[in-house]
Amino acid sequence: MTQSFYTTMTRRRFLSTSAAALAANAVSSGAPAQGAKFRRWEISDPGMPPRILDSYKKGIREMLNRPATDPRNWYRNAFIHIFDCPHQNWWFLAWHRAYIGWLEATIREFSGDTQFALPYWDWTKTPRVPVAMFDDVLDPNNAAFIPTFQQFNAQFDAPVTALWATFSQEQKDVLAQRGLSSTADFWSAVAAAPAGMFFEQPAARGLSRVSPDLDRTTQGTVSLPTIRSALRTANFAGSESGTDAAGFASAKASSHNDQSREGILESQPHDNVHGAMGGPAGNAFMVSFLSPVDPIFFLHHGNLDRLWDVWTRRQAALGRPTLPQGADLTAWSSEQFLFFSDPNGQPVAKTSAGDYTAMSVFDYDYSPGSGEDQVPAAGPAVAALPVTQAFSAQITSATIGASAPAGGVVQVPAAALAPSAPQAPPRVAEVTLNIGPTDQGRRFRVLVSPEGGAPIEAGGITIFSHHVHGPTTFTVPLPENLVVTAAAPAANVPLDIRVVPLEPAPGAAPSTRFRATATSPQVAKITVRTN
Ligand SMILES: [Cu+2]
Repeated sequence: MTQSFYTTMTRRRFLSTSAAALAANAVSSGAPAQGAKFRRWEISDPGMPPRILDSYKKGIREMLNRPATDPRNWYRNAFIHIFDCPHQNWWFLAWHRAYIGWLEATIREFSGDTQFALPYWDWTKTPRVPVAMFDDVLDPNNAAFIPTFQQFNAQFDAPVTALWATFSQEQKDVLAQRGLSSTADFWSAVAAAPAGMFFEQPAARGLSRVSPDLDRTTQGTVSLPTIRSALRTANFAGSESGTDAAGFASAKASSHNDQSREGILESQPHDNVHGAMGGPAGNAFMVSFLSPVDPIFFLHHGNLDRLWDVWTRRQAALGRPTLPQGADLTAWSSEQFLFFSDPNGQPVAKTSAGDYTAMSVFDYDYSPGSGEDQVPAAGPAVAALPVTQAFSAQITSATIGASAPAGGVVQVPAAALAPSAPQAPPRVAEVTLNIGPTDQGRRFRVLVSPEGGAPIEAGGITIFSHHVHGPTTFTVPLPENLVVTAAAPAANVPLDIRVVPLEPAPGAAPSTRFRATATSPQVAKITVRTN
């Protein structure tokens, strides 16, 4: 890299960090986006102009037809997710806002539809793959996609080597943190499934036109009670140490390549919809970091981005912060995203997380969807939040899939489980698993039994990553209908919490792709957090 290019980049970063501070102030005012230029419609909304899906298809086709040397090639765009996507930390939402925003701009350019905006998929309203997403190039099993790994490798081997030679030292540092120090590392990650991320046709997507439904556990993770719990989360990001709730956007980490604690939004709808797209066998691009090969990726993340907007407006109406505060905001805003490119195939100028705090960066808004009822009318700020209380489980069995179900019992005072006000944060179970690279794609259910009663499914866990290792915490909301009958408020209620493998059908063995093994994750810790 030449000195002048480096200087330009540095100055750009300085400018964009200052812009981040301005954008942060704009968001804090709580004003909803007024008169945005582009509207993202829910895909099953009769109000969506029919040309939207035609434009999306046209743009995808153009990107599929680009040479493998062009950053706007469809697969090259998917590589950005492997190189750089943050998961399990507080940059999860901002990075994905940027990622889908730049893709939307490229589709707008390539489709020639100057009014194009991505549709989104409100899975709470429609807990199955929208039927339109099986049409033409909206389905990655379509013939316009590369059918086999061998053909994929033949097309991309030389272009990936050429791309690697262009990376700056800063980009190489990010890649190294993610276990991608060389093209050899890249190709071992992007091998044919099950070892790698490339799912050959017809396994590019596991759910089909005849069997489009999300599995039962995932339906629970996108249900209105779960979404409501996510939206009631009172902080943007929790601490790394775990003394508070993980946060709406997931918890703090020192870089966007590190894993911390996942909040409800990431742990439940995000991870489990990715996993559910694999169907009973667990096969789909969507279960891996090559997930953006499936065009539904951008509709899934559109809905998560919409929920971020709903949460931001709710927080503002309640007089609560919408972003990290103080030094945390500076640290969060200045994180660098160095792999995006614009509709001309050039690196984008907006490389700071703080550039993406407000939807005005891409000038869009959303048609109303599920969860909108959680935004109260603006009023006087509510009383300061009580400090959350945390109760630790006695773990009685650690290995998931062993004959004794993994988990333990938490003693929670009955008073802490009494009905709470609508503005109170949700009661949650934070489940910490020790995971390793071979756990990628594994899926579990989390069951809660109060006072020795019948187990209630509280949520799911899908290990969605390729470079995970060590402890990762997943947040599961406690069921709203927990019935406890303790005599006195001070009496303890034993909550029995278990993590069990997810079966494709009741009583069936889990898929070989996500079956628990002797090396399967260990339950390291379970904490119940109440308000
Ligand atoms: Cu995702």
